[in-house]
Amino acid sequence: MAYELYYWPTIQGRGEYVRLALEDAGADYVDVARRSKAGVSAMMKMMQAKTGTPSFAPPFLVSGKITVGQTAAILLYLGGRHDLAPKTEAGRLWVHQLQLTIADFVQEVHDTHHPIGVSLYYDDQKNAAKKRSAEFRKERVPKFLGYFERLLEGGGATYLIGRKATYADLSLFQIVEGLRYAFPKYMKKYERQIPNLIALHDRVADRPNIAAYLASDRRIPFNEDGIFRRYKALDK
Ligand SMILES: N[C@@H](CCC(=O)N[C@@H](CS)C(=O)NCC(=O)O)C(=O)O
Repeated sequence: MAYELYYWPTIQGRGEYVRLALEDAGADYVDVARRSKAGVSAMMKMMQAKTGTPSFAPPFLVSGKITVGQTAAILLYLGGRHDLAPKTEAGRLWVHQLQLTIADFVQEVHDTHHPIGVSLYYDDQKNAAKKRSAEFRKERVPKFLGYFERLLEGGGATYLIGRKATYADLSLFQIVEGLRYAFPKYMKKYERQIPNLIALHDRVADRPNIAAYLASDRRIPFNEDGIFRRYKALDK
């Protein structure tokens, strides 16, 4: 039975980390809300359910009788089923930990353009966004990406935990792609400090299923409704 992915139909957003794992695994899935307007309505309705395991927000995944939300939890589930995670409990926990750290970073990326309120427009928080982004570029990107760079150095640098890719590697690919989109000026200068992470990005981009996905119309282009947004004022 095909997996059903529920996520906003016009953005990469957090759904993209799940899409990348499904695509890399060659899994059969339906991106439900992208198929029709009825798909979006179904997604909204499922989040209002009083029973079962309804999600607070998308993405969530339906797999037979299981409905699981929270990006990192979805990936924990898919990683075990599609050989995108280690076999041991300690290994799975480690990759889950890495994914949760990536999720923390994704939230901070989001907060660069929405530092005051999620439900307010960017235009209503432009000044704060500028300040927040300056701190993000100076302190937070080097701290987070420096952490992953160190892990790659320590592990021999093929993938995060050795010679086999996990879903966390796919997510780091997306982080580099997203930062390049949102902060092109900054990344041009900063990238030389994270050579192993850039090599990892390139390695993931070359994986046959990922390359095919990126070239397909299933990959939604970056845009200013997603997590990674290109606003000139926030880049330097
Ligand atoms: N921690 C959750 C966050 C989910 C989330 O914030 N989803 C966004 C879209 S990327 C959303 O639709 N949020 C609605 C809201 O927060 O009201 C995850 O990683 O999946």
